[in-house]
Amino acid sequence: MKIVDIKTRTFKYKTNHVRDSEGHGHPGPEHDATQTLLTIVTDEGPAGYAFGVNPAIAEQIFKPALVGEDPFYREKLWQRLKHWQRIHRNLTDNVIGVADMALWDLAGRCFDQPVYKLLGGYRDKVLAYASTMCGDEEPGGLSSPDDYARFAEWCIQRGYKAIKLHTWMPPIAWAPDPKMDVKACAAVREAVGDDIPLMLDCYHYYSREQALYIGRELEKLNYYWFEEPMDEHSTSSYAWLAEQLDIPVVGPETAEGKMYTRAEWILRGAADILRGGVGDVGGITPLMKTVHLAESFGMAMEVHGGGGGNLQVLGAMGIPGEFYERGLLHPFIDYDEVEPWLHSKIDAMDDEGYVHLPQGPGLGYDINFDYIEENSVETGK
Ligand code: XYH
Ligand code: MG
Repeated sequence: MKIVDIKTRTFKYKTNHVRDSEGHGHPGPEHDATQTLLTIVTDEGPAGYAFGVNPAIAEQIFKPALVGEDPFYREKLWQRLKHWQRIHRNLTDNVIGVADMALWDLAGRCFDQPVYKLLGGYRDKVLAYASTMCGDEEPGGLSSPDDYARFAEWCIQRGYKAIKLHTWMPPIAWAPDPKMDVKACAAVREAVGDDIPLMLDCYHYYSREQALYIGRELEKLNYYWFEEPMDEHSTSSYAWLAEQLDIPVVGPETAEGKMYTRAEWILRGAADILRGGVGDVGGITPLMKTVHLAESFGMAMEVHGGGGGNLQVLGAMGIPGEFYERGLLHPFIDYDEVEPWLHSKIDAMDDEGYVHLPQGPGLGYDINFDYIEENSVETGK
C-alpha cells in the first residue's frame, strides 16, 4: 500500500466558543468558524482522517514527507516529521500530531479496529473529569467562587466523578490572583464535599512563592493534583515546588520537547505525575513513548486534553492516567451537543461518569462527510 495524496477540506460551522487575547476559550456570541479535515489517500482505497490540520502545512510539508511512502511505516514517517521540525519552525508538535493521528486512523480503518486495540488494548472505558474553562466576568458563568461552586454541583449531578478548575487569567484586569484562586477552590470543595477528587490548573506564570502559597492551600483542601502554576520552561522551579509540596505536581503539559523534556522532568524530580497529550508531544506515536517512559519510572501520566487521539491512548495505557479530560466546560455551553461534522460525540459520557472507547475503526470519529462537503469553504480541491 502506498500514500498517493494528501487532501484537506476546510468547512464552516456555527459556534459560541470565542477566544480571548491570550487564546483561552470562553462562551460568546454565535459566529461562523472553520475546521479542517486532513485525508491521507492510498492506492488501495482505505484513507486516514484527522481534524485540525493547517492546509498550507499539508501541502508544503505533509505531501513531500508522506506521498509515495507505505502508510504502515508510522514510526519512520513520524521520525521524518520530527527531524523536519528543526528547520521548519512552524512545524509544531500540535501540527505533526495531526498527520500521525491520520496515519493511525488509516491503520485502524484497514484492520477494522479502533486504534487502542492496535496499540494493545487495556481498557474499554475511562473515568472523565470535568475540566472547566478559565474564569470570566459573566454573572452566573465562572465569575466568582460561588459560580464555580454552583457549576461544580451541576457537574456532579451530570455524573462527573472529578473536577478540575481553570481559574481567572489575563486579560481579565484583576487576574491572576492567588487568593481568588484559593477562594474558588475552597468554594468548590465546600460545595461537593470531601470525597470528590478536585484539581487546580491555574495561571501558568506565577512565581515560586505564589505557586507555593496556592499549593499549600490546596493541601488544606485535600486537592488531588496541582497543575501548571508556573512557566514550564523552568524545570528547576518545578523541582523546587515539588520538593516543597505533598500534593502531586502534574506536568509538563505545554513545555516543548516531547518525551525528551519529560525524561528530564522525571530525572529532576520536577513532577510527581507526568503529563502529555497528542497535541503536546506530536501525536499518538510519541504519546505512547511518553506513557512507557512514565511506566519505567513507576509514575502515572495524566493525558492532556480530549479527542479521539488522547482517548485511544488512554484505552491502551496499562498505568494511570486515571482520567479523560472532558472539556473545556462552562455553564453557558452545552458540551454534550454533537459537533455538526460528526454523527455522534467521540467522548459521550454515561451517567456513571465514564467515557467509553469508540468501537468504530481508527480514531473512532463517526464523520458526517455530507456535512463537510455541503459546508466546504473551498471548491474542487
Ligand atoms: O486554557 O489555560 C488554559 C488551559 O490550561 C488549556 O490550555 C488546557 O486545556 C489545559 O491546560 N488543560 O489541562
Ligand atoms: Mg492543563
